[in-house]
Amino acid sequence: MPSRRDFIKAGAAGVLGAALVRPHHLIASEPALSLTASEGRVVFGSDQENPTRVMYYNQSIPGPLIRIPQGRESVIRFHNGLDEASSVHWHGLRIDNAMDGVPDLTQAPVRPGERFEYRLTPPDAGTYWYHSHMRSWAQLALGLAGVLIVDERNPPPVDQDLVFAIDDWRLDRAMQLDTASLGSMHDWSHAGRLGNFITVNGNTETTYPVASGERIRLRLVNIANARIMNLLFHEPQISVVAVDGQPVKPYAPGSGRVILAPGQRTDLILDMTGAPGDSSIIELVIGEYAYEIASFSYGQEVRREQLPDTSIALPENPANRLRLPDQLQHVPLLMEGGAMGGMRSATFEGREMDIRELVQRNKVWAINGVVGMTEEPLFRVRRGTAISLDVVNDNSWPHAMHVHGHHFIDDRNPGTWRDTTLFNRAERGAMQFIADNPGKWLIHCHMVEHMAGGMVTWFEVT
Ligand SMILES: [Cu+2]
Repeated sequence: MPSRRDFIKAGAAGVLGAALVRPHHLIASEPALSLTASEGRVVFGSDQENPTRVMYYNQSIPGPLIRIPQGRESVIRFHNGLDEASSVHWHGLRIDNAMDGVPDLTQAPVRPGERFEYRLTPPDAGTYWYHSHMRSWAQLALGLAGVLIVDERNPPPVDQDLVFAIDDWRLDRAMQLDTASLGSMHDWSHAGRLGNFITVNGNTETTYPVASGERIRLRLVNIANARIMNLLFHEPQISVVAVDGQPVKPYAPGSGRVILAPGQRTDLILDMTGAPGDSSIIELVIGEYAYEIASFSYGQEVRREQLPDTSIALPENPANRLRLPDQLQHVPLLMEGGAMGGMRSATFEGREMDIRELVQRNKVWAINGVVGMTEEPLFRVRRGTAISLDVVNDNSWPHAMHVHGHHFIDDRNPGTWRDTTLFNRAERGAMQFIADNPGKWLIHCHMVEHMAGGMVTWFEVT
């Protein structure tokens, strides 16, 4: 666990590049967008002498905010300006399999200098994100991630629509990314790569101006490699209205706490009840410490004296209208391995190996006794089959399990359609969904070091 001192404090960040451009929002006012991955440098603090070397999209940390319409095709042209192959995965979108961005499963890796045209027709509105799915344990840690919003046709009226893309970086004292520890066996076999520097939209301790009486939609996105974000809000009027893009019946989070596993999103509606001149902070809780990561600052204006009486519920998505039948095809999903896990052997590349041999290959996690990707899928079903992935997390670590191309019901919280769900140590639960999207889809842990270490499999819908 990092100590308070390990969290480096810095001022507001800017992006060095085209004359110190700030992380910016790119709005999809036209149907085609372009996304270029490249290496470059950013400054996380105004007094930072040595800008931090990163990988980024469109020279921005995080990547540009992409907004596309629900139910219509948007074209996003990806250009790989890196010295290594890459790809873009659109996390949570129930789109065409060929557009899912998984190298060697749904597309060839995009080589340096090459382009790939992603055509996205998202059926569901909501808050999503995009990131590299190529060596994501490295490319995500270096910065290749951004937020994607699919706009509702009729969103509930709000005064501000804010995004918090929350990231976790591992920086050294010179404010450079610790690249020597990328691929560290310790990280891979424990909780994944945890950082020491938290940013919200690429900045630290940013103040967001608000007005008394305002209604704000706040979209929280955990874009970290492995850190579970345990957030604490001090505003009293706060409601969860969507998780992982899908609307839920609005509810107040207990004690102002919102927990986001890597890859997860939560949409909040906040009614700002403070007085002019007030401020309130948003904290990240780690163990017994709480760190301020952003704040709201009330201006002198009063937007309205009384809270708006309009509904805060989001319009239903097609995903919400899916109904699970009584009969489900059960698929066991036993998660084993990691440090203090007791796994003695597993099958890797078709051969049974003992744990020592697996560790030499950086492969320390298994699903149903098998490490990593296989020729044959975990299951192959006809389109429309209802599946229950019966998860047993039989190891010492939490895991954020993500299913590509589908939303599922987690039977521990059956009112909610998710694409990523957290299983704590020794927990069990079922991820239940209708396999209705043809193609080859991943199931993996979104602590991306665990995925790289073997906690990944796939299924096929025919
Ligand atoms: Cu995991």
